[in-house]
Amino acid sequence: MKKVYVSLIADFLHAGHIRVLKKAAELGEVTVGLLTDRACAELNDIPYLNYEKRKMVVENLKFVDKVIPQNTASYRENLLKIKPDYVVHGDDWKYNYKRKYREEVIELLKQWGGELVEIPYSKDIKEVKLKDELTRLGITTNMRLSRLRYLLNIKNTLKIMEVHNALSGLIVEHTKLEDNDSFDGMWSSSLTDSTAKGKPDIEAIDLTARLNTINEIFEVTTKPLIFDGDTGGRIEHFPFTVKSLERVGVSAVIIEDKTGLKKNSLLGTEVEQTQDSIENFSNKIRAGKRAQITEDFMIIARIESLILEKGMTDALDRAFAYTDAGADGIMIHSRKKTPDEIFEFVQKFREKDKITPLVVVPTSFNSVTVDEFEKRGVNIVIYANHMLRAAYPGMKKVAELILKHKRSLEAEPYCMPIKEILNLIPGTR
Ligand code: SPV
Ligand code: MG
Repeated sequence: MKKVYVSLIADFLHAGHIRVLKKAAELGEVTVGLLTDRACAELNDIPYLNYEKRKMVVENLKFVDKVIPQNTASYRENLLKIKPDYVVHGDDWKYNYKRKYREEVIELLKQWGGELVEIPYSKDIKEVKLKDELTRLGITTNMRLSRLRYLLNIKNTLKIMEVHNALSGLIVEHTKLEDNDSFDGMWSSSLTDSTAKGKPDIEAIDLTARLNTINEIFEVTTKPLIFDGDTGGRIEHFPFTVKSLERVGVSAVIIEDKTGLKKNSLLGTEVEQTQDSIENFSNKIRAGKRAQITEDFMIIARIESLILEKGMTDALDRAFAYTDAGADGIMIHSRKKTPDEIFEFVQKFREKDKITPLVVVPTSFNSVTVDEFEKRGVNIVIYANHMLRAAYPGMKKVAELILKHKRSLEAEPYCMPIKEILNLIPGTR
């Protein structure tokens, strides 16, 4: 009996998969290498169903003899182990970002005289389209909420982009590179939500108003959201904030260890800002953890010691105290142009704690790439204000040009064409 290998994600099983498997079964005994959730993430194809659920379906298909995990996007490990006579795949990967894996398969098969069998891709079934359709249908509150923890489990480092209204949410939802790479989630920033409302970033926008913004964003997106909870307010109030956030499907709140009138961290010591005591802030974390109703919601503690020039030892002491108090993650903030103090913190924290997710907000130290943060053990990178900052210069320029020229002709090059805006949102026509 010849050995046949088929690699599958099988998130949505459709006739295309069956055609591949049927062909494979005609050739011999079929082993399916089912991509693990991590391997799917490597391909920027986050499955709706986890490995176990997908396995349950695939191993009960009549053309399948055996299912084994494929731990990486590359087939190498499994092919070397099995040395199949045939690998069967749809021919679509000749033309898309998966072609490098195809080339590797061809090279590997040469070693033992195996053969790649490609069958014409099912033109009637476009998996990408199916996923798009599903995105359009939206997502349930619970599924969105739990998505952040799920992503943290299957990816080393998440890229999170700021949103301040539904339109910026749509941009974050749909921005994709050729290799399918996209943002993992959204950040509701207190700075940009306040600024968009023309108010200072001093906790002047109440939770109801913040939740209104989020509701509008959630109506048109499916990605998980991390909420900037500022100081979290009074200990007695924080539990209610946690419950409200969970109710709408927010995945995590980040609260910073400041007290009194909060000012934006990037102002640093230029303004008066008071750091909370370790004891008090730990109690706030505990109160939040006790209040939460779902298992997946995360409370992340943000340390302001470097912002307020209190030193590395203070920052680290606080980090360990806050994780002891139950924090699900630590955000370390800095307003230095260079990343040295952030890297030092990450290294020293990771010497003692390999698991707790670490969050950074590289607004000032903006030369560092996500890959570099990943290598150093950072799990969440938040681009905290860039959608709003990108929108403002364009709007200001156009306002000035129209005023100056007493007509809009000169401003047109800086504006999105009307035709494009009418096509932007589905359902406009
Ligand atoms: C925000 O985006 O509101 C933040 C990050 O809290 S920072 O502005 O850098 O303080
Ligand atoms: Mg903020």
